[in-house]
Amino acid sequence: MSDFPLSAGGARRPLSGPRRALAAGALGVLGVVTALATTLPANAAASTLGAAAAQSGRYFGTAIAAGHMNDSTYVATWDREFNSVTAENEMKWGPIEPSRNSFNWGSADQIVNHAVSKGMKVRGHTLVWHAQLPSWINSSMSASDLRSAMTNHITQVMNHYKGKVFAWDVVNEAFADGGAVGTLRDSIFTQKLGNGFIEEAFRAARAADPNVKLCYNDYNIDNATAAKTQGVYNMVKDFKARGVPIDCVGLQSHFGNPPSNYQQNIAQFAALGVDVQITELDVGGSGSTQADAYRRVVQACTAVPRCAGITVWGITDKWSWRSGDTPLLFDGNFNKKQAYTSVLDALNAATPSTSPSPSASPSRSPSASPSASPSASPSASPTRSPLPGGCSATIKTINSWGGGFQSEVTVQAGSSAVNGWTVKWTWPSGQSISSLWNGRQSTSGSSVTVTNETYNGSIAAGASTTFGFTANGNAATPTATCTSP
Ligand code: 9MR
Repeated sequence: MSDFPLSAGGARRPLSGPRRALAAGALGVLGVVTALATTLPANAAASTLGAAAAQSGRYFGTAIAAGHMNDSTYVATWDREFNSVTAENEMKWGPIEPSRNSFNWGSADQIVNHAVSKGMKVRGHTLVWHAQLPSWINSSMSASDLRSAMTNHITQVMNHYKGKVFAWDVVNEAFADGGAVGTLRDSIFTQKLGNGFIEEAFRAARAADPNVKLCYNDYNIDNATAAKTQGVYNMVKDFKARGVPIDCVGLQSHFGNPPSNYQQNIAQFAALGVDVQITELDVGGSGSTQADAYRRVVQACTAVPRCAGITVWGITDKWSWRSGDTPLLFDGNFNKKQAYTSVLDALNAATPSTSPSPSASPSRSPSASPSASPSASPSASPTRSPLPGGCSATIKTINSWGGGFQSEVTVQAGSSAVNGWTVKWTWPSGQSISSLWNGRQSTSGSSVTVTNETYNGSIAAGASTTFGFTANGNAATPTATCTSP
């Protein structure tokens, strides 16, 4: 697993969190407040946010808290105005997997089932984040234990919502505020797994579901030239160059004003071959100033074909995480604010979006520069000829539960380096693999064959690599054979 380039240099931004970003954003732009002069297209203007967004092939979503779903006005406003939803807290690691491999789906399912029954889209938020972790994830875990916990979490949660969630925030807020371009936030993930944890999470997510959009999501990456934005940009570029699966970037967009280069920022990410989603929009302020800031956000998104949709971080100011800033589109009594009208008008004036499905999107950007590959690239030397050499494989059970289990397979090179490997085994009693990562699987009856991915085929003499899978049935550790060409 290799890290993305962490180049030095770049402006330092002493930011420490979303709230700091708000202050910076509010100070940063004076803005010429222009009158709303949207040109409506020939077709009739839609009268709700979701319907207006849908005219250009986009969605307009909101964060929903299950705890408020007993409020009928809240649910009625959600149903009427929005065609996408993000669970505000219910899908986070702590709430959804409070004890290891024991999942509490109830609150998240409540939101998802309601959304599905209304034909709404669902954004999954979030699989790997340093905050709101369960207490069983702690510093006493070994790296391999944390890795298998992370992979299992990603796999189980994604499997549960397969076909219902269209995009996942696979990794949330991994970059540091301030520091050199590319600096990651210090977290249990960087401490135990290194910077490669982001790549590992995305690969596990793709293995779990090939048909869902995989997003990297963060705050303070709204300004095109900020160091934090550049770090994320470099990571996405590197992932595309090396074929690490990534389909979208989420700009949280908690601010008081969009930066003046916000549209340029959306466009620069889109040019890397990913969708951009505005994922947690809220804009502090009131009246025409707030309305104008909202309008500029919607116009920036709708000007870029691959800006696929917008989610606001709640419906009503009274239940916003920053309610003091009155940052949402409905006031505390669910009345539409001026900002609501400017958003609706801007959506109605939008030009169409283009957002290819994950499988249709190329895994490599044609313009990607191979020099973006990090020094730890697995194929060490292009001039090296394949060496003969044996390998061995050992299957270990990592986790098991009623009717299923998770295994890790270690592939070890013998006295010579290995360039490509194939591992085979036979299930003893009807087991079947449900998802496999870091390898390519082909199965015929009870016989399983797994070959290396492009990135883990080369193993130095005496070194090893691992792949993993989850399977149905009783945990088993059959003897596996390993061959290399
Ligand atoms: O809005 C969420 C709030 O209810 C939680 O208390 C908080 C916990 O960290 O998370 C809030 O949502 C955050 C989101 O998940 C990630 N980006 C920042 C959001 C606002 O803090």
